[in-house]
Amino acid sequence: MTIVALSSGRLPAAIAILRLSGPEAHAAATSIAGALPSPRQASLRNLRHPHTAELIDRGLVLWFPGPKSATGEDLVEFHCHGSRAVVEAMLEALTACPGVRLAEPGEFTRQSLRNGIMDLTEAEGLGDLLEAETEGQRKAALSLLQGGLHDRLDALRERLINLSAMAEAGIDYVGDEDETSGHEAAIGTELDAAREAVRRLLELPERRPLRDGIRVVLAGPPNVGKSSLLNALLGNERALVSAEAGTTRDVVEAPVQIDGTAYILIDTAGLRDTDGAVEKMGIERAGGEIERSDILLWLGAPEDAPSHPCLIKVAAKTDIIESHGHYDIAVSAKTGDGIAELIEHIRLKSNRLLPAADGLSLSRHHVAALQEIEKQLVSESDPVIFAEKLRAARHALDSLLGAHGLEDVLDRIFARFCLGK
Ligand SMILES: Nc1nc2c(ncn2[C@@H]2O[C@H](COP(=O)(O)OP(=O)(O)OP(=O)(O)O)[C@@H](O)[C@H]2O)c(=O)[nH]1
Ligand SMILES: [Mg+2]
Repeated sequence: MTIVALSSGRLPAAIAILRLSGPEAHAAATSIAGALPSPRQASLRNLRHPHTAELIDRGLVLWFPGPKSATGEDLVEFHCHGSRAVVEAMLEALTACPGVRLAEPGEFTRQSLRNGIMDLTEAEGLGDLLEAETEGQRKAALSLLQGGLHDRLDALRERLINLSAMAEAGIDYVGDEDETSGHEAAIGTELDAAREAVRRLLELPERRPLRDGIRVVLAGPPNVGKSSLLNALLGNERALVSAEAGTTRDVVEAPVQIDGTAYILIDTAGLRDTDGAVEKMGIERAGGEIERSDILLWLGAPEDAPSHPCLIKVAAKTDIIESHGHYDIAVSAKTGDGIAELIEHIRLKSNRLLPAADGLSLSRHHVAALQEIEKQLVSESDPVIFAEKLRAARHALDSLLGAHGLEDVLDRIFARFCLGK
């Protein structure tokens, strides 16, 4: 199928780039622009409707014959004037050509996956790169796109193929004692090495969807100054503050960016026993938020703090309350004392949560596939069953590396792609 879409940003703009990709790309482009320029060279053309020959625009045309194109298919780019009218007329003209239709989100990338130009891991990196809002996200996405993880997964695949070959060979040895024991020892060594490789991959940090930030939850008893602290951290009056205990009922979320990293600050209802039905619901939600939090700012007594892997115990209202006990930091939302230090604290804690900017990380389905592989990589005395397990492990790995990724995984990734990518 030949597909077309606007690949550049929101209109109107100075220029708009339309991409046309697939077997009919050359024919369709020729019927609009006349003879195409030499491959990979921009050339100015009159762009005309294929049926009426009416002039739509004058623009640059670039011709990338497959398979040496971004999608692996024949691909033509039109750089036109970036008005809605021009783009609509161009899309109308192109889809009037036989075998050409509008692309779905991510469909160009899907083509390049299918043609082996890019693998699933790199496609995910691309998705992240397109969504990146902060510097840290951009770097992490680029390293994924550049295939650092791909190389390690590829090395694992080599191992699995090797191991499979050994196991298949073992099936023929059955019955021959001497041959079998030497062979089994060799397989055992290879299997250990493969398991070790999987284990090391699973040690990589898990990558959070970039749209989300690190969840920083403010929690504690009522009236301790949680909402005031949220406002102080944000620098605006996002949450309601009052001297009344039980002011915050619902969860209040506020996204912020600190030093190139995205955070979501989350204010919660004060935790206490209450008869109020609404307040109770708020407190339940607060519990859920504490559980889901990446970093917990606890504003209650230090000894009451819930156990949490990333806890910061905050003494609040230091302008009126003298803090004693084992707090990590003392702040006053009123005077601003300690706020900068608290931000620094949050930043340090989150460094440990985030992959290094140029480091590798795993998406959720990387983790799932690697865990599946780990499950299959166990020694098994029956060579036929062993070979079968290895096949299953390879299959799980191929879903990350090959063009034959599971369709639902593809759908999930491409659902967030924009048109024209
Ligand atoms: N002096 C002083 N007062 C503060 C400070 N922070 C909060 N307060 C006051 O303490 C009261 C409660 O503040 P909130 O921020 O609403 O407290 P909360 O923990 O969100 O309370 P709930 O939502 O009811 O659980 C308000 O009257 C605030 O003005 C502070 O740093 N210094
Ligand atoms: Mg509050």
